[in-house]
Amino acid sequence: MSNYYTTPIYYVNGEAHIGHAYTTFITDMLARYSRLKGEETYFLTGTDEHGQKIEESAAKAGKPTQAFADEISATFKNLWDEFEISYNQFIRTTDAEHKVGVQHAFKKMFDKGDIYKGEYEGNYCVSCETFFPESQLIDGEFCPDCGRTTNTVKEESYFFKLSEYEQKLLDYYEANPDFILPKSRRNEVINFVKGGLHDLSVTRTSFTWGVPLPASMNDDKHVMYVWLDALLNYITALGYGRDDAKMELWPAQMHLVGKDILRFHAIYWPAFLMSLDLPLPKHIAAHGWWTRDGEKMSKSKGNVVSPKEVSDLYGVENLRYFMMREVPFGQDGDFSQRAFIDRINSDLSNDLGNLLNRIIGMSGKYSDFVIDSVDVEKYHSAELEEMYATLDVVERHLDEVQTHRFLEELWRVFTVGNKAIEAHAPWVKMKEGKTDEALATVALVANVLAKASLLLHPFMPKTTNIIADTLGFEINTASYNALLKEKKLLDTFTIKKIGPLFPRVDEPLMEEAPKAMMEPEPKAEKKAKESKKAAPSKEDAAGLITFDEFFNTTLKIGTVVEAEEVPKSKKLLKLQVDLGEDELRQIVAGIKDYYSAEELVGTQVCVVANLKPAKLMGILSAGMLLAAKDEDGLCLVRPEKPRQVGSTIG
Ligand code: ME8
Repeated sequence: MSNYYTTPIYYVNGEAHIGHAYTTFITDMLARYSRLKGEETYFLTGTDEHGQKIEESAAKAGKPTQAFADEISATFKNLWDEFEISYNQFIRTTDAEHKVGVQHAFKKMFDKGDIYKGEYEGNYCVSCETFFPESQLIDGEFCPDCGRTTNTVKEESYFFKLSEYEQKLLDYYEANPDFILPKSRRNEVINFVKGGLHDLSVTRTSFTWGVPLPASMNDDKHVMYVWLDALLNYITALGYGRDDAKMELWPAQMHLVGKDILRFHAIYWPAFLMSLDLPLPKHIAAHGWWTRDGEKMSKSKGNVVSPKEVSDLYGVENLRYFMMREVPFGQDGDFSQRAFIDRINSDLSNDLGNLLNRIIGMSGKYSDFVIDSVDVEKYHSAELEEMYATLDVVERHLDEVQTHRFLEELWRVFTVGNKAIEAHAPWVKMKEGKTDEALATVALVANVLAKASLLLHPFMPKTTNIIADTLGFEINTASYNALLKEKKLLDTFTIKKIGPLFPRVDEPLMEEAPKAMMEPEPKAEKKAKESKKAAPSKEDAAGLITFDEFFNTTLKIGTVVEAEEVPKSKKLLKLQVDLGEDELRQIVAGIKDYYSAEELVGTQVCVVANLKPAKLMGILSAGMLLAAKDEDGLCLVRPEKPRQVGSTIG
């Protein structure tokens, strides 16, 4: 079985933005997942370089069209290389081999009687590279897809008999209910086809930047319509019309596209393939549209998110995770740095990164970094069962590209590990002399991390390779089979000590979108805030404080990063607390009777952050933890749910 995945080929009229990166990330993830399972996999991406739009963009840039296309195509390829996108082939529609294949297909359709010569009179949108009948235009002039002005065109043209494929297409959608994914988009396509298909103009004579007709047709006035040329890339890449050796990879497992070009892929492309007597791709999967802070991205607004800029600042794997986790496949998504930072801090740093750090710390202390799964089943059969209840079924979400569901459920596995540490408190077991039990919990968590990392690998390949290396194994088909399918546990290994995998991010790292896009603060609200500041305290005498007086104390959420006992002290622990500042805060707290140093690491606390530093037993303490004490003892006050470090309380 072979799995052939494709991205759209992107137009070379501008550099890649976050939307292009999203499609490419998903396709890369699917290809990597397929390879991980040991299936033969081929992944195609590339650039779409012909047509009036490119010709005009090159002219605007004052460059020869081919040189312009070369330049922009290289920016896409370089970006994907920098992102380590695992494509097998990068096709360009200006490649000579592609042209041969396109001409071959054209001739075949013509000889079959599916292409005929006529005259086109109608409207053309250069930006969408699409013809529209008068009836579909907005106000008789504007493109129904992008709203730009259309051009009136009257020229000789060859037509493809799309109308003849109407019923065949409807029958195909009916017989293959999962041809279009997500299924919610299926009706949209069916209704469009039911609305009636017009024959499609597939050549142009008013410009020259395109594939000429086959020489044997003796008609050099025409170049091919860019969408016919572009769609055929999926088979010319496999040698169609030249050397069919790679055509055994056809039909594609899945074409990944944005919803903007679903119609071309789910209607025109299947009709062309039927005409060429080729099987149809198994799935066309269309994702939604990304906006930035709720606004459509556009060059004129200056709010286009550059994937390169984001990845330089936040890391490409964090970006992959965010985009595939944040948005249900098929729905529109919004790129906001706040949401991105929350995902990094809460899912990656807290749930995953801390879990790894905790077992590195504990195994270092208890067993000289050696981790052995020998007692895991004995002490943790319930946790193993809970983990497999997710691992056994979670992969089904990838069949329909439901990346967010997949990741959401996969995170339940990390929760099993985090819960086990809390419930079994290995540091208590060690104190009680139950070393086997303590080590079994550490080993359980190592197995949780190993198994979940295998499935996370297609989403975050480099990061998960680091985790696997730390845990003494390699991610490949053999370990996928052994650890996930045969449910084996890790062999004994010595865990490697590494630093935090996901440093927390506290402030947006990228410049915000231009201010003009932000809603100005309503005047009424501003006034209310100002008057609140100035409000005098009538209740001074009663010992009540004002709002402002309360806020003289800065209370913040922090995460304990390190903790150790203060030598010779019965009560004190020395903590390093992350408060989202440049440096960690050192706080000395008298809580040793109630908490051990190990159990505090990775947990969140509430900190008085603007207390004058003081020395306790000669050690500087720059803050205080909030705690409550009664006759049963002392407990720390903590946020009910994890919060961003440095969040103010009040
Ligand atoms: O349409 N949100 O190329 P193109 C989500 N050459 N995805 C987005 C996006 C956004 N804001 N912007 C772009 C073409 N995309 C043709 C394709 S295929 C035979 C020919 C992604 O450069 C999304 O995948 O305009 C969309 O379908 C594609 O880029 C369009 O890229």
